[in-house]
Amino acid sequence: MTQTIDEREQYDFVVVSNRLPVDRVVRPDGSAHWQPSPGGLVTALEPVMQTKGGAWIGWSGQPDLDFEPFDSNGIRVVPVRLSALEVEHYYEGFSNGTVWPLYHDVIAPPIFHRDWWETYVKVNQRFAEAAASSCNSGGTVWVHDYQLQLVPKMLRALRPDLTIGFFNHIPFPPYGIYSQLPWRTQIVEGLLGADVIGFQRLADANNFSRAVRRLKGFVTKNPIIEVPLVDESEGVRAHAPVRKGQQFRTVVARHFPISIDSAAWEKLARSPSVQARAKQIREDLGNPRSILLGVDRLDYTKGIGHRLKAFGELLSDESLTIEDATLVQIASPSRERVRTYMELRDEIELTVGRINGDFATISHTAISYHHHGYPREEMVALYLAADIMLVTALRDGMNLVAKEYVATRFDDDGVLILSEFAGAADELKRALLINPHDIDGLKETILAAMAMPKRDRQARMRALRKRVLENDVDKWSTEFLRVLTTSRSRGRKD
Ligand code: GDG
Repeated sequence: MTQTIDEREQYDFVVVSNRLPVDRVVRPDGSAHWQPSPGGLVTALEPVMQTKGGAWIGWSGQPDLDFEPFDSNGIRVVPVRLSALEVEHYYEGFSNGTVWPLYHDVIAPPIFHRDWWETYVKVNQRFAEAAASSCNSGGTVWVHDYQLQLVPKMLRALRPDLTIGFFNHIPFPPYGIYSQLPWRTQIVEGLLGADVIGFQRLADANNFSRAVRRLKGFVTKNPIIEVPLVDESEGVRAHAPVRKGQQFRTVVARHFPISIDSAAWEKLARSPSVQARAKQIREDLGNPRSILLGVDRLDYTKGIGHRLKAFGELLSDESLTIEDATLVQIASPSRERVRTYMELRDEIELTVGRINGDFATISHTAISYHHHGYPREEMVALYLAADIMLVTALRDGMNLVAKEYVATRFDDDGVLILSEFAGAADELKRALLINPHDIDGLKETILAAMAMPKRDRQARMRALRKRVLENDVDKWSTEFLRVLTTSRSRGRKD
């Protein structure tokens, strides 16, 4: 029997993201269960969802399967079905083959396919419809990330009574790059369906406002964008002059730098078993003078190759020996069906093999490389064991690993080397900031970090910790939702 909207379960607060906050785990005997996938976003939103009565809409991660809504930790989980072809075109294709590289400074060439775009539109419409039928009258919907940029406009058309927020977890590129996108106007219009559009950095919000001016000719008075109401009802041509006395609705486009559950990370670091494990790691690595650490999804935006190049050259020009330093690189598997990621893996593993072949001995490895995910306890033990954390992203929305490293260092020790192209660099100014393309500069910074006196390391780490502990993920979501609520009252007055 088909349900009408009124008969369906409805919630005051609905989160929409590509993936659900739970993973479906299939046991060897074929039975399956749902397991919470703990991430900062879930931690930040769980209390809000529990008090407000919240639902989370997303894909289960497995194609061609239908699941009924269910409860998980006080959150109503509403799975959206995707077919295998939709996963290929909407997720692997348009999201990760077109938008991801385009928004990360075209580090890899974006691929433009009309079939992928058509599926992206269709799937975004499905998510918008799921949100429209799950949200109570006058409720709030918070849409997340680049896979769902059309949802705000689609949802507003279905449910003009809702307050709609959007947060972009990845960068928004400068107009010169963004304008390559054949569907650049549709995406901007899609996002402008929201009342508040959140970005990681001020520069991202500014890039977006500029794209709006160039493509739509709307007036922007940072952080406000004036969207003429006629545009939404009739569809205004690009560059149509804004008429005097025209009625408009206001959209806020500004930055809300995301963070982590800092106290929880610190608590884990203080646990005796994690500290014992950190000591064990150092011993197992042969007690090198310094442990260097990289933790990334295996992604071309993370600058893993640049990091390996710098480290390899330090060994080959004898600035370092393997007794001086070992590099531990966690490269967690990511997007393994996308060709660029397969090629990247080959390239990285060839480089690791070469460096280890040239420099490792029976008792000391140069690079301890791991292409698999680890439990969070092991990650924290690695953070505690690492004298130097290397974050060398070529472009990154924020980079939570940098913040996690800082949060776990309750001993006020350790040096963070941080790319200026990661959003985290806007806040973590007492890190050693680097340009990862400048290999000589990176090498010098690694040597400077190794030689840094303890007093200086501690002064820097204390300042970094203050930032990360004060600005945690709870503060981030509270601030976003505060601005979203204010935008609703302003909209009503108008
Ligand atoms: C996107 C944006 C933005 C990694 N390996 C393991 C593991 N991880 C965890 C880390 C961290 C997370 O994954 C990675 O977050 P990042 O922020 O570093 O990067 P993206 O995945 O690219 O995230 C990024 C973020 O969204 C949030 O807005 O900061 O810029 O690209 O939390 O700890 N966790 C475990 N085992 C692993 O092996 N348990």
